[in-house]
Amino acid sequence: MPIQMVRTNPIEGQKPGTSGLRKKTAVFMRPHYLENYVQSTFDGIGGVEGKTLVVGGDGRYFNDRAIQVILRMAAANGAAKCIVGQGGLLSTPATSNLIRQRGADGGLILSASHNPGGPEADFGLKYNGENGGPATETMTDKIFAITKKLTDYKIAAASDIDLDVIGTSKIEGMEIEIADPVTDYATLMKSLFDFDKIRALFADGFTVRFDAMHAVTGPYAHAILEGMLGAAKGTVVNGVPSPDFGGGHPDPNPIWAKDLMDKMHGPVAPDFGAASDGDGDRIMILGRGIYVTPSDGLAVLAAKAHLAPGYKGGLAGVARSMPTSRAVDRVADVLGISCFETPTGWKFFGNLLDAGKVTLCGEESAGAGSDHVREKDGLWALLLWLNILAETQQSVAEIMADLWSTYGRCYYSRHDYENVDSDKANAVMDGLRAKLPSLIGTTVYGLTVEAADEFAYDDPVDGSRSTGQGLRIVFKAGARAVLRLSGTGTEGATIRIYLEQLEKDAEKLDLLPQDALADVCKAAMHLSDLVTQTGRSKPDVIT
Ligand code: G16
Repeated sequence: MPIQMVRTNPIEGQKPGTSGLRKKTAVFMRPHYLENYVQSTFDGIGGVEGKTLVVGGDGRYFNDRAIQVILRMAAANGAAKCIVGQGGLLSTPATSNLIRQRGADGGLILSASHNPGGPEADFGLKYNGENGGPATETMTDKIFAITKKLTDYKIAAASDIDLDVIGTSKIEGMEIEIADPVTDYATLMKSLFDFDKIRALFADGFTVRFDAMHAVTGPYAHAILEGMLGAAKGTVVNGVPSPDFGGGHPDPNPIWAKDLMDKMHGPVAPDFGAASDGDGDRIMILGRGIYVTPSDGLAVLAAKAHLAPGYKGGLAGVARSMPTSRAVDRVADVLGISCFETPTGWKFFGNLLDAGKVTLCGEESAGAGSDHVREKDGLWALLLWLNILAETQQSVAEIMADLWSTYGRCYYSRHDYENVDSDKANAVMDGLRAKLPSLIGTTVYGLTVEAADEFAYDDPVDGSRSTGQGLRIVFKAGARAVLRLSGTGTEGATIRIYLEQLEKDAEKLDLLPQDALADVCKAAMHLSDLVTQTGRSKPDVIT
């Protein structure tokens, strides 16, 4: 079977965003589009000759076709072996685990995460390195630079591999192993959590509703929750991955997982609810009648992780992305451990985890994880919650009340303005950026600006600097507004406004979040001039 060297031209716009390259599926399916990006990735990581790669995705439309192309290209580029999830499926955290467990050199994850799937929807591809984590910004910059001058790519003329059958085969000299996507991951979870205690919780009648949103976590949740832990059949809903996620939007937030929200706030709600996203790294957590913001969820996990066997020695430190609320900082302070503030993007946690500076990290975008892998991990977070609930015998509402009364409550919400014309979105950011220095000391809607800057991050491990990571306006008395443009959208620009207000008054810990945040929201809208610049009067999504 000959190896072909295919002539190509550089394709514009193959710049990886917050988490790899995300585009419309139709764009990825254009001639040479995927191939160019894969070759640029291979070249950017110094070639794949003799290397072992893990390959898998969230099962969205084009997942299987893209994997066949990647395998033929890996073989043509001299890779020694590819380990592929059966059916082309691997959740993002399971991929990270497989890279680490098997000592692979890296992996390719096919997913556009929480974005919808299908021929009219979105597709994505990202590279994770040998530590199992997303490529660093230095690496993605290098890959992007190569896309701009690529002249050819290598691909083997081989027939398709059967991705559904466990076993090994070959393309050219490269071995392909089709592996069960769940087994190794489930073993890892068992090593971290007290499965006996969680099983006892279920045996006592504890009820969970887990919405896999027709995405990749279905098989993992069936095996672990209903299989290993004895949760009742039917605990996992929408548990069969489908190429278009059942026509839905696999984004676990109160808007897209509304059905779960309604059930958890209904008259016969289960004790615990959760939903995960397309590739299984995000999770939404709910208790009976209560929604846990991801920022608060991170604070709970930081405060109580020691109750699970995998973390009984305590945490080395914690990290959160800059827009994530400062609730976890308050916990870290009491625990006497470091709390790092990084730019948005899981890739920024990798060095901290590798260096042992942090054990736990998380983000407002519904991701939390630990040093067990180098990705955020939805099911891991769910299991840690269950372990905590089993140990404390408290309800989610009681856990939250404890958190707020101990540390104060960081009311928090994110307002997204989606598919805004890019020029208009940039005008909002440019206008506010220019104003920042003059804001300090001024008062807007009763809030006095204490600090205002554009966030830049100096990585304490490798010394790299990342600039332009969001505009922060910090007000006195614990209020904060952050504005940044999303790096994961595929249409126009998404403006994200992150609002936070600390409340320590015991009488005010049960307000509606949007009420508690009303002034900081008005201040952010006023200072950003968003309505005038974009013509938008209300957000598309409120989390
Ligand atoms: C990715 C990143 C996260 C980030 C999220 C949102 O998650 O890994 O670190 O918080 O995107 O990013 P943005 O605000 O730029 O849209 P995922 O789950 O989409 O891979």
